[in-house]
Amino acid sequence: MTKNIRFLTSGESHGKCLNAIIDGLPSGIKIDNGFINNELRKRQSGYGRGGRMKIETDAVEVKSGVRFGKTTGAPVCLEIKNIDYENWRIPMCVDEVDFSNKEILRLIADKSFTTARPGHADYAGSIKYNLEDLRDVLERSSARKTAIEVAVGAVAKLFLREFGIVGFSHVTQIGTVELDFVPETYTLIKEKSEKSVLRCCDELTTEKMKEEIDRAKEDGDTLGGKFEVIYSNLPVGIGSYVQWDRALDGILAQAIMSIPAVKAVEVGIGTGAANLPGSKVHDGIKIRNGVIYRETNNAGGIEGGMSNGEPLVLKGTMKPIPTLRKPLPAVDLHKKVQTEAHFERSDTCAVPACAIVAEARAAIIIADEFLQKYGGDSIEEVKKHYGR
Ligand code: EPS
Repeated sequence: MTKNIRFLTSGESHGKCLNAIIDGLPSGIKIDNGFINNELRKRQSGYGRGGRMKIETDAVEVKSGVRFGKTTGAPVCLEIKNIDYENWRIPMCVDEVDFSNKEILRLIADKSFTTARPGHADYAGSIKYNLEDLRDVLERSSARKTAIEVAVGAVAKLFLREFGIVGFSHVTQIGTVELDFVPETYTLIKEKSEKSVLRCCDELTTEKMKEEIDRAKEDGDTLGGKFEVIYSNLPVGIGSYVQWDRALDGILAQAIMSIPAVKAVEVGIGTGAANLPGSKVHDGIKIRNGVIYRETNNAGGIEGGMSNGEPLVLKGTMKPIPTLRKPLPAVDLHKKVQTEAHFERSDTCAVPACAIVAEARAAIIIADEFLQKYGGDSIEEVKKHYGR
């Protein structure tokens, strides 16, 4: 989907590592590992996470494309090691193994399963790729791969920072608990949500959300929720109306919709626009001292598929994670008998992590579209084209 900055990732949840190769970055971008690792830390945090996050301390290793702390224009290769791999060396071995060895067979069988979890990729994935052991589906469909995407997003953020474009995300709903008080400025929302274990900008709401997560955990259940991603200082005219696949809202929606468990993406007031008349939906255009401005931002910073200079506001809805301690009815696809879904260590709620992933994916799209408009092979050249 991206045009200038292309990237691919690889890696399994319990494999050796996660990798990304990013192509198309201009030279001269300062690569700050501390900044990238802080983004990774944010993705790992959140109340209601499972045991895995206690095992891992995600840290990026830049393998290529960077010299003396700056991109050279060559593809950038990133890697995050899975610490838990130590416990999965045999079940996740890439080499052939001796299946006649009883101990090896036991270790592999221990991690194999054939009962698909409703709501997960297990069922369709096993049929699509002709995989009998659903472990092969789980390992790549797992949201673990979003760790390396956040690292890619952090690199995009470092590029955007050179042009004053900055973003953040916050959680607005967990289960039935909705945020109904929002501070007046984005600076305050950011500051307060960064202090919350659930990235929620209101303390009381955070407490209620935590209680709801505790209840779900006790019940062997999981919870979804909603989050918001906001980017400021985008110039006017990123994206386009001339072709369907160039509309900024459409591209961003695809990038966020494809995060595991995301079921809806909205821009600005989103679905709220359906029951209001046009006079209350559209943001009047005003001028003061020759400067064009708006008093509202219902459009969420996008009109006609292009950025309009107002803050970009995206909303995402995440469904509850499908791995349930109290499992749903499911079918053993090997034995073809009714049984209960497979359970393995998972999170009760991962909405704050999802918000960070959405923030990263949005950064990649904005950086890509920014380069599409201004172009350049070095940061100096892009700055010259940008002209401010
Ligand atoms: C993880 C996301 C979740 C975690 C995973 C790490 O993956 P999934 O989408 O498969 O539920 O459960 O951790 C484990 C698989 C584990 O062994 O605990 C992440 O965001 O890093």
